[in-house]
Amino acid sequence: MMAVKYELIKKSNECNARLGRLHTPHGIVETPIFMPVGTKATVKTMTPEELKEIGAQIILSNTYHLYLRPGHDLVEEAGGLHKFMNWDKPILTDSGGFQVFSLGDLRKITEEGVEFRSHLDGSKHFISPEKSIEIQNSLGADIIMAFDECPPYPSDRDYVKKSLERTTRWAKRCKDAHKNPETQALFGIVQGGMYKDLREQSAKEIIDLDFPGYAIGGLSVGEPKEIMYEVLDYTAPLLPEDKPRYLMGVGSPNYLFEGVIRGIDMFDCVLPTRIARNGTVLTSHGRLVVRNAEYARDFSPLDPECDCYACKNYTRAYIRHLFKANEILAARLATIHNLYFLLKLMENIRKAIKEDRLLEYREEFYKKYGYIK
Ligand code: PRF
Ligand code: ZN
Repeated sequence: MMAVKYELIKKSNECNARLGRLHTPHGIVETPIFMPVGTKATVKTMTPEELKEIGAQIILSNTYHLYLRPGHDLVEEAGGLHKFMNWDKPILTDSGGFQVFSLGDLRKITEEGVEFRSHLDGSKHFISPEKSIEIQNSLGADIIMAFDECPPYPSDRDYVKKSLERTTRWAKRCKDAHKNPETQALFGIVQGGMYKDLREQSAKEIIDLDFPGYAIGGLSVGEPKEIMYEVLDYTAPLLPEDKPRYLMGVGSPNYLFEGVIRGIDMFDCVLPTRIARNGTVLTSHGRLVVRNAEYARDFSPLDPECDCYACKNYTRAYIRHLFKANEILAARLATIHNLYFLLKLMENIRKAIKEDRLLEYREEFYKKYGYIK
């Protein structure tokens, strides 16, 4: 038995969008889906009850952070990540590769793995594909990710080719090290930078290893959006139709639309929660910096068209005041709103796929939001 099964419900008649269901040990996830990020076993400012209330179906957490603090052995002793953080719905953990590569000078990559210094106390550590899987097996998420290398943008062809080939060898080692395939699904990650033939090579090699799901990594790393769309245009169709497809680290509204239209089922991003804490909210008319002076006497909700708890009960003026006064409730209300906004957007997208009007819905959304295509 496999831990996770993807049920394809409908293919769009107007684009490559798919409607599906992901069956996991902790319940069913309707796809396409956005996964809120809870890096350190908490979606910042939100209780699990509040997350459920706004419609979160699955959340993401990070191997790297939990390994350093509080330690995966401690989480295992607590009964696993679900029990430790009191979240009984599906969880996906990222492998730590991407987070370690973000450390810059603090790390060294070899065939064996990655040596790095902790961003917390400077202590030395080593994560190999086997170690990443050992940590993720202890954490116990429903979906775990292969340990990959995400090359920076731009990178030359030669480097990207060597890197993706190592990512394939690491993916094989991850598969061999994985102890609980019946309760945790290990997803493979396609790399290959912005090079068509290298994406094709990576997709072939990773698919040959036969994973229950596939991610596209190495995108949204600073490349222009047209390039990301082009890479998705030729990479998504390479992935098997009967498995879920996850676009890693992507979550702005236009990227969600463009990913879904190209056949992506899963997304995650720190954007909504991070900008919320800085006083920026997503609205149907675009981003709004509620911190700004222009909202000091604005007694309307963050987004008059939104039905979230923050919009139903508080004004821009009040939330701006909370931000200016450094009150914790500010970050909470803005986070509730931003996550609700993206989760509602995904719900609307699923409905539009069902009714074959996704392209029309995109046009309408972009026009109002102020996106120029
Ligand atoms: N690999 C992993 N995690 C990721 C990425 C990746 O390439 C990205 C790239 N956008 C975000 N998170 N393992
Ligand atoms: Zn709202």
